[in-house]
Amino acid sequence: MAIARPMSERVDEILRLTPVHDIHTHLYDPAFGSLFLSGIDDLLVYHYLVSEGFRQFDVPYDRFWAASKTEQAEWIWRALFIEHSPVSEACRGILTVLRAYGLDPRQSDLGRLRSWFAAQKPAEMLERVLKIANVASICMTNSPFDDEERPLWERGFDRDPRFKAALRIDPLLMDWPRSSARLREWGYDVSAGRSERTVSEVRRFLADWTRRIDAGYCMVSLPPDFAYPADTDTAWLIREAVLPHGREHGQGFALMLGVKRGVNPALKLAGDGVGRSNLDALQNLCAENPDNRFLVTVLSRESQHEAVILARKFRNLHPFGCWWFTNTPQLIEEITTLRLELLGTSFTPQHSDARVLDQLIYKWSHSRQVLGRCLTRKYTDLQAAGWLVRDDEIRRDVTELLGGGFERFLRR
Ligand code: FIX
Ligand code: ZN
Repeated sequence: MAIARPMSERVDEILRLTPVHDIHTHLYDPAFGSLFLSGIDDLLVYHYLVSEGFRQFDVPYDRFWAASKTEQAEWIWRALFIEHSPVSEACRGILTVLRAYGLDPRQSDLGRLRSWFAAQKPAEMLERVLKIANVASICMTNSPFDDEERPLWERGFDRDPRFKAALRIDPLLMDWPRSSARLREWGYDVSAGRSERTVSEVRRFLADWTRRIDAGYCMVSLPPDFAYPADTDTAWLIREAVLPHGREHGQGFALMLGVKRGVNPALKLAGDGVGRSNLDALQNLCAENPDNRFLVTVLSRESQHEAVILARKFRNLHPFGCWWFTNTPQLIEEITTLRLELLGTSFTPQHSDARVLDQLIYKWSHSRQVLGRCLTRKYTDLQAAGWLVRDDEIRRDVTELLGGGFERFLRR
């Protein structure tokens, strides 16, 4: 009699072999030149590690920011890998990446690691990373307000079809006085006040950029005190421009809730924090706009349960990812289990949020490991309840969870 394979082996193998569609990253198509980050120094100066580095070294903030990337990377390497054990999730990530390339960080100093990375060809590295991480497509975060990326979209470029676009509109919604001035510069007839003409011009702006970048969805990150409805520019622009635009273009609206920007501005990109969101705003958005599709990820651990319950109530809401401070193995396991138990497979457990190409390797290998544990437990429970779990069904579920369900939700 054939011995049944352990459930964990079956699940892990299917997870490893199923390509992922990474629905939110900060990576760019290589055509964006210097915005395309890769290699050991970019990995080390990742803002997750910058904030951890500052906990260990005494370098003054100004001195750190005035230093070259190489010097910053050296400080971080020394503080987090040499003088202390690299136990944090972001540190462990670097080890996973080096190991995947066959590099032993114990045998190599930073100089040798640098030489290895310098000898690689960027185009080959892209193929290699996508293969190791088994990533089929990457969704970028594309902001018309970003002065580095906007010119390339305006000029046009040969696009790698594996890089998808998402229209990011934080400045539009969070800083209307300044962004209305920018829209005017770009030829949109808007005024700082609230008028019908302004609304239709903002919609024209959204439509132009949706077409220009072929945006799969529109997205914003919002602070814990975001309220809807409310007498604020943010709520007014969402109600009058973003939601009608979404309905007209069949475009989903992704909300990333609970970020407190610039809690410590001296840390720059590493200085953002977290706060509990009032999810009544999300409830109101979903209830009042059944013809809009909302995607949501929440930053605080405390908000996770409430967000899942809202998704049970509103079929136009799709939870995604374990964002940033929740992208740690223990929290991914907790949040994913919670979602599986309350939503079945109708959510997207993870996005990478990668900023450096090589990070795809560790973000997806670590997330697949945790997802494997969660699914193994669930399928084992099903077998115990008398439901024989077939491999083709596991494959179907995993395909949904690794991006298929997200795509289906958006096209519904
Ligand atoms: O707003 C976002 O999309 C965040 O993910 C970023 O702002 C953040 O800096 C980040 O990289 C988190 O992983
Ligand atoms: Zn992000």
